[in-house]
Amino acid sequence: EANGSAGSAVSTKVPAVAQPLAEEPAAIASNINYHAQFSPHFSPFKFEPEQAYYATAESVRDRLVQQWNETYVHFHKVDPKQTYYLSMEYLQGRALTNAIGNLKIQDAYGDALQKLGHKLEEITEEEKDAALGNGGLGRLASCFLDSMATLNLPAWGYGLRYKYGLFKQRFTKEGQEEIAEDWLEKFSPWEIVRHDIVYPVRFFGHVEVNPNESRKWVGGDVVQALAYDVPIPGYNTKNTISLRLWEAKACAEDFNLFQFNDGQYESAAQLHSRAQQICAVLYPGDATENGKLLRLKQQFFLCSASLQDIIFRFKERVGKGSRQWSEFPSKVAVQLNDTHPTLAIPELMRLLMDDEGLGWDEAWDVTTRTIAYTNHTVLPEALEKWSQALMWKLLPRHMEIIAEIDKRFVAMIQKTQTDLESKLPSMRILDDNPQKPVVRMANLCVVSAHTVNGVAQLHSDILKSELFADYVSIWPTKFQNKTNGITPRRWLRFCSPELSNIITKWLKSEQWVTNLDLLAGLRKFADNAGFQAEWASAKMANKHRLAQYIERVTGVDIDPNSLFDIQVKRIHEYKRQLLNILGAIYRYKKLKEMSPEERKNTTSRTIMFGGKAFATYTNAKRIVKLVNDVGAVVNSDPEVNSYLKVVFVPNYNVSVAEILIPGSELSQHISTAGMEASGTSNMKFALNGCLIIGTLDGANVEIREEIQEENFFLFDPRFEEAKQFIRSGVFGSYDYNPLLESLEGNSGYGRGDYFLVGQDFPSYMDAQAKVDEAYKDRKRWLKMSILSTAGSGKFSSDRTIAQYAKEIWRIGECRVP
Ligand code: B1N
Repeated sequence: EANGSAGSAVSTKVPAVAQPLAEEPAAIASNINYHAQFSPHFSPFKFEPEQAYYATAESVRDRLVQQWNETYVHFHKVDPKQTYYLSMEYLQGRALTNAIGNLKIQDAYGDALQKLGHKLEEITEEEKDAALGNGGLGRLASCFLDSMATLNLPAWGYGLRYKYGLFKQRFTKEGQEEIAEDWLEKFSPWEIVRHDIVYPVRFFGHVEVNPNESRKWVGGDVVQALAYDVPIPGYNTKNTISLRLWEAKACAEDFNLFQFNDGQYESAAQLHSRAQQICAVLYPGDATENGKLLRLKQQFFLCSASLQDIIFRFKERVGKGSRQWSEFPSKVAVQLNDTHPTLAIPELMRLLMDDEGLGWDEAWDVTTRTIAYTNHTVLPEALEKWSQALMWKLLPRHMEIIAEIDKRFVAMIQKTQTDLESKLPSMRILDDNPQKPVVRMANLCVVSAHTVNGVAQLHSDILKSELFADYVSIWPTKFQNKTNGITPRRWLRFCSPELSNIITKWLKSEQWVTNLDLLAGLRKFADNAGFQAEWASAKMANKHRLAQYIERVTGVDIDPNSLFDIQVKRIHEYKRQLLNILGAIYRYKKLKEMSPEERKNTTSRTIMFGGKAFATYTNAKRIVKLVNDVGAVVNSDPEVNSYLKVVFVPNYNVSVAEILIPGSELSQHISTAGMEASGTSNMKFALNGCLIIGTLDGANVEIREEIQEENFFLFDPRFEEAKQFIRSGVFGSYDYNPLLESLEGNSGYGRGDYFLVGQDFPSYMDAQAKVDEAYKDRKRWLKMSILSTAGSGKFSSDRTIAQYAKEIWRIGECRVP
């Protein structure tokens, strides 16, 4: 059995013993065997990779549960101020490799599995990705959880337990096809249902006014929010925090037995099916798509359940009974991940006033000192606006509160900021436009939160100078920057063990995993031939692994000696995958025109795309189709296909990224300037020694600063430089921004080449020619690659989270002894 091949039966030689904290491979194997036999999910006597995966996951979970309980007891005892991260999305990906890596037990588990006739790398592939998010915003939330646990912060995540996560992508002749992703089909071993943690959440109904003037929201439909907890282990620490996901349920009384017995099966179960709809699917929008009633219900469901839970814990930890509500903000920080959980603001006001009896001023003081807001986009069509009529219907009490916040804001401006009165129509929370009165969620956040932050320096500057400019003079200190980051554990240590080992060897320490700035120590080896050789061989191993994957999922055979050029992200016009494919088309055409001799002097490239298009986003789907069609022609053209391949990697997700990024040499981050708030995959690529070709947008600006401009392929620099020169004020302080924007043809949709693909094409091709030249000089390329990694220290989400903790949440470490 111990020959490493997949066993088909549970081992009889390895005893089945529970011992959850076993350290030795033999004892761990017994624990895995114990789960295979006594927590069975399959028919007995079967122990193929799938069964081995579930039994292993449960064995690891035993350990997490232990650490989790210790963490919770410790937090309860110390009673520190705690942060709650509210997000409609988490893109967790797989958990097994991450968990045993963070716990530093991968070797013991590898050996244990071998005793059971399995390979760790093989069984980890059995796990389905938890894809409860769309893109960067959801993945950021997951990186943040990893950093919060690793930094021993008293912090939790709250989200929704969607039954179907982000759709699976398949290609047909027609283009992209979406298939429901049933990640819970067999069950997830990483969630634990808390049958004792249930809160009622109301929808619709009306407001009752009591004789003492107090108000109460009554009637309507009530659904139950049931907690499912996912353990989030920190790296090299006992601290294990929670991601609490809510599921919506109806109660037994909601089932109409009378109707059922009368044969009216559907209407008997109507309330049950209505409750189930709430967490049925992840909202598939990313940045530009419009919302629906169900989406609003989801948002409120998350906010209400989470706040009831937070208040419950606040009261529970009082213990001594003397805690005042005014102390709430010194015990609780709530971070809103974009405007999607904005309803937390009126919901906290309602709970404090209507349930706890606080007056408006007291409740407002507590709420505003508790809540902070992160903005993730400036695209106008992505700024959430909800119909006032819909809100009055679904959440009548919250609308009363929002209208009151708006009224008081207007009164404050009229009293103390008269110079801003003319700006009120756009600054107000309520847009009373008679055509379609709406609530502007971002304005509600800016007025109510104590802190508003952008996600990269450029983006935060744009928030202050454009989107939220009018508010800056009222609250000059409210606006901050928190440049995004990524977890170095998942995005280097675990996804590229080869490169990690080399880094550890040359830095003579593994400290960089939790102190990423130490990577700067690699700079001095950038020209070292021995280091370069090891670096190149790790990259080549990762390229081979990627080539095998591409062959398996697409059937296309790619050459590991070609330049691996990757663009992966949601498909969006502003991200300009179209510019990339036009470049590839031009390259193909030129190759066709060349003589065989001329071709030999070119740099061979494999251009890979990955990413999902929103199902109803027609232009995005056309781009997907074009890439696939170009690939079909180019890849089967024997004249040039050893110099160029174009591949669309299907179903891009966290696990696919873990294979693509380590194997990449060049990646494209070429959004129209000003449109990408930050980007986070740019950081993952740079960290893995992949060079970037990019615009001066989002976090690219800071990445270029850190890794130095000569190691970054910037295009469009002439145009940008000239505009920057004007903005710097050399020609006076007059506001030339409107003029500059008109220059860009950038001042409104539908004005020609809104995303400037045509305008940027020539300089893009110039930059690409520089890439080809640089690639021919191996030593130069390797040096640039090393310096890319060496300069990526800033982009650890540990740094981002440490800044949130200090400058927004004001919380400190709470380490389990
Ligand atoms: O958030 C990421 C940034 O790195 C990206 O630049 C930014 O585009 C992304 C509506 C969004 N902004 N807005 C969204 C997601 C879902 C949805 O329904 C908007 N995603 C971003 C992390 O800061």
